[in-house]
Amino acid sequence: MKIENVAGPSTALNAPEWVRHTALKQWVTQVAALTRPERIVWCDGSTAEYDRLCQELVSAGTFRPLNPTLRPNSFLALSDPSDVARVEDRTFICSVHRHDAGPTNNWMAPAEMKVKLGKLFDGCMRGRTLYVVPFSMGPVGSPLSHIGVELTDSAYVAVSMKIMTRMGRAAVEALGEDGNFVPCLHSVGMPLAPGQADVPWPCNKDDKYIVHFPEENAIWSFGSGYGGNALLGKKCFALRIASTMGREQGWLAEHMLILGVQSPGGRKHYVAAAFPSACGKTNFAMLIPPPVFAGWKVTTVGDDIAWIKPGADGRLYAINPEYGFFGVAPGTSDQSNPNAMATMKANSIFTNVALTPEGDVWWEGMTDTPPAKLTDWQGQEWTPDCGRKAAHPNARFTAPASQCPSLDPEWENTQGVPISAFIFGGRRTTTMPLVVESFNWTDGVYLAATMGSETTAAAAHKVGEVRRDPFAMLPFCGYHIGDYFDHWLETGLRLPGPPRIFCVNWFRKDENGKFLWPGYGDNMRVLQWIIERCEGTTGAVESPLGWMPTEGQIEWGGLDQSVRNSFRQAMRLDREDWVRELLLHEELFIKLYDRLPKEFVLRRELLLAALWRSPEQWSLPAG
Ligand code: SAT
Ligand code: MN
Repeated sequence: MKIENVAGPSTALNAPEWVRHTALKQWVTQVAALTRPERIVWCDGSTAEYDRLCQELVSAGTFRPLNPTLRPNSFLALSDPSDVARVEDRTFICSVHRHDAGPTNNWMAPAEMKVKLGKLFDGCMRGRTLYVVPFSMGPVGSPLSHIGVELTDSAYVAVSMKIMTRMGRAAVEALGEDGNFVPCLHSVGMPLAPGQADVPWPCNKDDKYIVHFPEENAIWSFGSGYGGNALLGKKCFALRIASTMGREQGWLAEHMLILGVQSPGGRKHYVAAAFPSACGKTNFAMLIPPPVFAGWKVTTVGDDIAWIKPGADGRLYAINPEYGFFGVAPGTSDQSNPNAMATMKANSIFTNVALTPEGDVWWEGMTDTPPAKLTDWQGQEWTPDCGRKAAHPNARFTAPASQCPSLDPEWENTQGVPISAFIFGGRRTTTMPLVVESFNWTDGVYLAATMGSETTAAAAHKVGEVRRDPFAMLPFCGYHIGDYFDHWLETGLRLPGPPRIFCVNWFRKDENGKFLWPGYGDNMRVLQWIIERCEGTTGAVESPLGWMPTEGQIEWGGLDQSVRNSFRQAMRLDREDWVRELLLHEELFIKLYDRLPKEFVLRRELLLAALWRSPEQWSLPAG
């Protein structure tokens, strides 16, 4: 990454002897000359360094230490109320040609953006420390891994990166003298004048920019300290930049959890599943099967991102490039996700949750009865009748994956795990059935590409509106989404036997707004059918949309008849809803017209024809 026209004395580089990479040192020197930090600190990733930075964050008022007995070595951070989620309207893909970013991304010419950002970054770290945070996405040394270096003026980011990535000296050593790395530049955008007191959560209220330069594999982020805006290894690198790298190099970077399923016979399958942010990916990745599934075991490889590459044997292999979980706290409980609760028992960072008088954390849905008194996410006194939420709906926990009880033994396998099936799911109150298997790869890519979902609190926009979210990648695809569909078609059609593709919808409701499916652990009933389809040991019926399980092909043990009845309702296809749905597909297709795979146009016609030849309300046959 080139930074031109920098002037002025630069801060001492302070590079430790284990840094032998000349270009890295040059880049840090250039950034320091531009941003003028008070000092430069190279992160080695050690526990001593983590503890020291956490203490500094406590002194700065960013962190409150939690009760060491109830929540050992854990901290609470409360963000500025204006900095609570990803900012999609401030996120840019600055490819050289506008058309390469496509109609679903914000775009600006790289040169123009660099002038803009150059002004914002000029002196933006005054009075602050520049942390050099080297990290590996994926196990260090894996052929599927890639290295990044984040330069940030936020110690909160540095310690979060220690949990979320393999951070520190090992990543720099793997780079050697001239290895490739993705430069990730981040500033909270709030320089301090001499003597100016800092605030607990510095950020820039006026200017926020989350910018990607795909031709240079570079990331510049300004003005926010929160989540995906600031932990640049996650959405910026592991999805937006990695998706462009994957397209060039023949692999896939996906917004997917990875889980393992072991059946009583001992056979093991891995599936990768894409859901939009805050649609229960972490819960699904850590699912605990109901008692009737004695002998079945679900294990966790990852909860958010998968890097997937064809192996020599013609199968697809996936790694989780992350090292921790940055999960949505509200709704997480010992009932909904005991594995997540156990994972964050210690050594965790909580952001924008509420604080109990005992010094532990609380959020909506953690217990049935809320505590009588809390300090809410804005630091105000909170009581159950005060009419406000105690935790922000996008409040998060940051916890080490290694603490997860359901962690898969192969989760650090440098070769990845073989994928048997892909699952795609949105949050849909109507229209989409509980589960359907695509007729073939092309059809599955169509279903994933036309996915819709109701928006959640993970990004700053109106919650609850249905928007098209192809592959759950709408905010995360680093290039033209039409080219992305083509890359998926190509990838699967080149394989001798690509994974099967399924769509699920855990969120369909009845006329009274009641969920038709119990969800959580009971999703195992759907997962079992999916696995048995992969093994060829169960059947399916043909619907206009794809293959579906009959009632008899689902395990019902432990549930009463009413759930079976609502299952039938959750599997129904209503022509009226589907006509509306297909018009929305068309709307998406017109936007992508010149780069839309031709198969999609034909597939849509076939689907429409099948819906017209079926009853107005298509239902599963009895049995
Ligand atoms: O982008 S974040 O990492 O803040 C969360 C998400 O959207 O999944
Ligand atoms: Mn996500």
